[in-house]
Amino acid sequence: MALERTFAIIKPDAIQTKHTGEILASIEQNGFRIVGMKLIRIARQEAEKFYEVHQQRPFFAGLVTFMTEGPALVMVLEREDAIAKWRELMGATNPANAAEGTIRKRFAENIERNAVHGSDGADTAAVEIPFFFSTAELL
Ligand code: IDP
Ligand code: MG
Repeated sequence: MALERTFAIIKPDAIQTKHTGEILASIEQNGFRIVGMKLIRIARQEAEKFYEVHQQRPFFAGLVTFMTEGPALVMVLEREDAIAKWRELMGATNPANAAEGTIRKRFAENIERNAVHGSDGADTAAVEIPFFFSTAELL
């Protein structure tokens, strides 16, 4: 299988609880190459656009507030089958349902403050990567 790229975020909760280093170690230990990475404060308008598929959901406003409350680490990760493999390493959206050893099982506080983001398919990755990174920022 060919190399694939996915978009990932270490969300503000995991940065605040100082789990950035452990999450990055897990990413590298699981065979991903980090091809882009920057620490940013996501703007309200950006978060609203990024999560626009969830606009009608009851948790939308809270999600936008959470994602903009502090620094977030946005990344592009590369490996074979990167999209599915990163979703697998992240674990289920609700940490109560996440498998043992997954990042969300280890570090997520609850279904909203769940430590990490990952693209859910090739079409999504193709939109999310250029949303935060220019071609020149992917090395
Ligand atoms: P995903 O991040 O596992 O792909 P999505 O369903 O795409 O999950 O939801 C996007 C984000 O919205 C989640 O990661 C989480 O932060 C938040 N979220 C999802 N469902 C709920 C909920 O029921 N209550 C509060 N926040 C939620
Ligand atoms: Mg999603």
